[in-house]
Parts: sequence; structure tokens; C-alpha cells
Amino acid sequence: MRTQVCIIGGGPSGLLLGHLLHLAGLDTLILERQSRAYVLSRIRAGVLEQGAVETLARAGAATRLEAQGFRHAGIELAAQNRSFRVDFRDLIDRDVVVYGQTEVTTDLYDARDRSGAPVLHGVEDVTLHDIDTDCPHVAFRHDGAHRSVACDWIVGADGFHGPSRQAIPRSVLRTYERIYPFGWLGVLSETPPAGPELIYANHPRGFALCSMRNEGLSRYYIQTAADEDPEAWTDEAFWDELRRRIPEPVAETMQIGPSIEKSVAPLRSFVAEPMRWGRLCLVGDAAHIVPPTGAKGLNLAVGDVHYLEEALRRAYDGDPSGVDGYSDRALARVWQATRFSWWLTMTLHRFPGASDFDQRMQEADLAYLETSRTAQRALAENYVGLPY
Ligand code: RFL
Ligand code: PHB
Repeated sequence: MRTQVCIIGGGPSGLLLGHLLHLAGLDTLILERQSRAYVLSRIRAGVLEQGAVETLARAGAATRLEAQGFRHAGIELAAQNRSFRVDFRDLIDRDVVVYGQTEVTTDLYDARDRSGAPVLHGVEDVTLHDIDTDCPHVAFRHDGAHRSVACDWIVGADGFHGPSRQAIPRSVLRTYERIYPFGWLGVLSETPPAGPELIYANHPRGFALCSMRNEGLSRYYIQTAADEDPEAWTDEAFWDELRRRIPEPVAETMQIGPSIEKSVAPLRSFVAEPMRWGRLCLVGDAAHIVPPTGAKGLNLAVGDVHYLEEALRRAYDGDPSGVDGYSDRALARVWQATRFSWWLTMTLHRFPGASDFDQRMQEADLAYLETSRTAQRALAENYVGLPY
């Protein structure tokens, strides 16, 4: 087998890059370990930056997003029994779109189907070879048979646990990591959202977030231990805990119902450098993880794809400088989002063992945010997404 660009991973990064390259006239093959149904059943991100929406539109995969996504012009922050709104539109004249990752991935699979370009599902034992030569190849098992695909470029879009990043020699790869001492317990429920916009709450019992997918589907999170068993939480216990942590008027009026999904995600910051080595380029979670507090994970992945698609297109036009500069260009934006996600996580969560001084610093940070338009502008600028 031969293709121009072999993409490992059929999550949002791999699918979006594959489709943009297909539109640019390049031959791509996507290798995905899971079934399509499994990929589409994962409940993850919910907020898209304007830049991500534009990139999806460029791929012709934003028709449903534009019709069904919800534009949000701000968020609500709650702390110390008070809450205030950060009004993105007023502060910087931009907003975000609430549209679930599940829907984004569905739209990208539909676009890929229409293009006729291949995705192989259920591939096993993917290994990367000769990355530091001009003739790399990827070996794998599919339908019980050993296969190999020769290509010009390999793209590692295989998430945090995939094999691509591990293929970069240890002497070259540098990683940076912070593990936070808690996780998020998330619940999806077929109930109307608690409020018109997202509510982020810092409470003595821990962080809470009220989010949504559409008029009839809500997504909620509470800070728990990182190794919390989601099954140990009855729906009743979850709703009780959530309502204790969010502003009273919202807690009293929100509708609750049975959960249709419940899971715990650990919180971590992670960056791998470089994002390109030889003929291998990493995109999305394969190269970096942010805690979900800033809603940046999926958006960063789309940013990487934006840079890499342009770089590969130029490489095929005879200009290698884009690929040479890909890692530095992508990492500059990644570090900014890493800083923002870390800062918002530090500001909104309760840390086990925090001193009274730490607590006062957090309160001062939030008070400054409540009263300073300059501080709010900085939050708004980062939340809606820094420019590409
Ligand atoms: P993905 O979505 O992990 O997709 C990687 C794909 O690669 C496949 N794969 C392999 N394929 C072939 N061979 C192998 N050996 C393979 N190993 C793995 C996987 O099956 C998968 O299909 O990475 P991608 O495309 O870079 O997209 C990134 C986003 O998914 C991610 O940043 C966000 O979902 C992060 N994230 C969240 N981001 C937000 O902005 N808001 C959120 O609320 C939010 N919640 C989450 C999240 C990530 C989570 N993870 C990774 C556990 C909640 C969770 C639970
Ligand atoms: C979500 O809706 O899943 C969501 C929204 C905002 C975040 C994290 C998760 O910061």
C-alpha cells in the first residue's frame, strides 16, 4: 500500500486534517484503532473557538454546526456566594460556539464518507518505521492480516496514549507535565441547561461547571478525587453535590433528571517538544493535554491542524519551510493555551492542603477579575481563542 500522508488516529484531529488535505488534492489514509461507533460515543469537549469554527467551515464540515450550534457571548463566574458575567462580546467583540465534540466528529466522518477517502477502523499493533528517512512507513494489523503503508509523511493524531509520540527518540523528545490532585466527574442529562450560558463555580466544596449541548441536553461537572469511581455516585448524590456548589438561584430553578452518561476525567497539563521529527508530525492530544477548565483541548487540536495542513500543502508545492517551522509555530500557541488552562484551573479549584495564604491569593485573583475590565479582557481574549 502507498499513500502521501498516513494519519494515525481517526479522532477530530486526524479526520479534520485528512479532509483538508483531501480538499487540497492529497492522498491520505486514516488508521483508527477503534470502531466508528466507539469513536462517536465518546463524550468530550463542548466549546468551539471562532477559529475552530472557521477551520471546520473551510473543510466543508460546518453546515450543521452553523445551524445548530449556540453562540455564547459570555460566561458566568461564581465564587464567594457572588457571581459575575464576563461579557466577551462587550469586552472584545467576539464569542464562542457551544457544539459538542461528538457532533463535530460525526460531521467530519460524514465529510470523509462523501470524499470517498479511506478510514481503516479496528487497526491493531500500529508501528512507525524509518521516520528519519525520506521513505517512512507504518505497519499494522487489520482484519487479521499484517499490512504496511509507505508514505511521504506520517501524522500522529492518535491521542495521549497512542504510539506516535513514543516513536520519537528519547534523546530528542522533551516532555513537561503537571498532574493536578483531582478529577472532574461529568454527567450528561436530558434536561434543559441550568442557565443561558456556562457557569464556572469556585466553591469551598470544590469546583463545579454547568454546561450544555442543546436545549434539551445538559452537561455538568464537579471536582472530585482523580480516582473517583463514577458508579459510586447515584444521580441523586451528584445533583445534591452540584447544587451545593453553584449559585443558589440557579440551584433552586434548574431541572434535574436521570444521567445518561457519567465519567471521571483526571486533570493534567502535558506538552511534548518537538511536534515534528523527521517525517513524523504530531497533532492534538498526541502532543499536548490541557485540563478542561479553559475548554481548550479540542480547539488546540484544530489549531495544530490549521498549521500542519498549510505546511504540508506548501511542502508538496516545493517549499519545505512550513514543515520545518511547524513545531515552533504550533508550540507557541500550545504554550499560551497551556498557561491559560493552568491559570483558570488554579483559580477555580480547591487544592487539597492549600494554605490560608494560597486561599487568599485565589480570592484576590477572583476579586480582581470581578472588578477589573482589563483582567476580564485578558480572560475573554484567551477563552475565545488567541489568533492563529
Ligand atoms: P483523540 O480524540 O484522543 O483521538 C485520537 C484517536 O486516535 C486513536 N488511537 C489510535 N488509532 C490507531 N492506532 C493506535 N494505536 C491508536 N491509539 C489511539 C483513538 O482511538 C482516537 O480515536 O485526540 P485528538 O483527535 O487529538 O482530539 C483531541 C480532543 O479529543 C481532546 O483534546 C479533547 O476531547 C480533550 N477533552 C476535552 N476538551 C475540551 O476542550 N473540553 C472538554 O470538556 C474535554 N473533555 C477531553 C475531555 C478529553 C478526555 N480524554 C482524552 C480522556 C474528556 C476526556 C475524558
Ligand atoms: C463541556 O461542555 O463539556 C465543557 C465546557 C467547558 C469546559 C469544559 C467542558 O471548560
